[in-house]
Amino acid sequence: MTVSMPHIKLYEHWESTWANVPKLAQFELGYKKENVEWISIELLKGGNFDPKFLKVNPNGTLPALQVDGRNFVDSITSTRELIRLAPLPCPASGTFDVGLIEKVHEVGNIQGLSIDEAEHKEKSSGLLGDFFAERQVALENLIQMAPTEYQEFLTQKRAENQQMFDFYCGSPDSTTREAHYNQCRSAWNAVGALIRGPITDALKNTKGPFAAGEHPGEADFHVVTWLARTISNAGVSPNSPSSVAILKLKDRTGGDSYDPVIAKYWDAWIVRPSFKESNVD
Ligand SMILES: N[C@@H](CCC(=O)N[C@@H](CS)C(=O)NCC(=O)O)C(=O)O
Repeated sequence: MTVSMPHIKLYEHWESTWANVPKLAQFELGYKKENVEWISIELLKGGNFDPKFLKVNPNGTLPALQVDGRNFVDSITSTRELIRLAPLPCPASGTFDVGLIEKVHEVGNIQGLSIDEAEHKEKSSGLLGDFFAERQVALENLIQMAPTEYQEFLTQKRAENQQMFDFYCGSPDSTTREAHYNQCRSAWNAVGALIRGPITDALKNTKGPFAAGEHPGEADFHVVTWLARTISNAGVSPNSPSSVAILKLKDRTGGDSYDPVIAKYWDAWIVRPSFKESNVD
């Protein structure tokens, strides 16, 4: 008897960092492209705040996964469900892996932060400035039209977005700018501490090159997705080898050396078909 694959929908966007985790997992776990229906949500235009999407994910974030009508509303639970239903087995995760995943998400994607005047100027006139501006317009419109049950959520989101909109699309004073740059420096320090600490420890704990050993596992899907976006945030093109990417990242995070397991990890990932197919960056 053949067991049929449930109907799986992945709500994603090409620019979403965390949607790359289940995408990567999909290709590593032996799913075919057509086994998972990708539904693009217009993240750059505030489509994640549309009540139609909020019905699927009340957090208004990507990714979300729907399996036969059941909703998984973040990258951790979505990826875990893909692992559970996967055509190919995945190395088992332990409490250490769960802790590592949490730490990676705690540090998070710091794409929205600028480290100095030059980066602020560059981001203001690029994708990020447009992103906060488009969201503000979308939120204003949605607040006019959305049912009452979403009003409080949308009003809160508008207030949060307003701060970033003012920072990137307005003329923030020097005290605000300095406070932001300090926040960004601390965030980069946290990136360095995560790489030099828990990620290095995890990689040294196994034969490697992955945290799960010879084949990537659950924690690896999160770690490499985060690492790839962090490398992009450091200004390096995503498919660059460790000799470029890891070197630049080391400089961005205070200059102290990284254990060689980090470079080995990166170089092992960038050649994998899953990495290319899911466009991780
Ligand atoms: N902890 C969540 C974070 C999800 C998240 O923040 N996703 C970003 C895209 S990568 C998002 O949807 N941001 C939209 C927003 O916060 O308004 C997860 O792991 O899924």
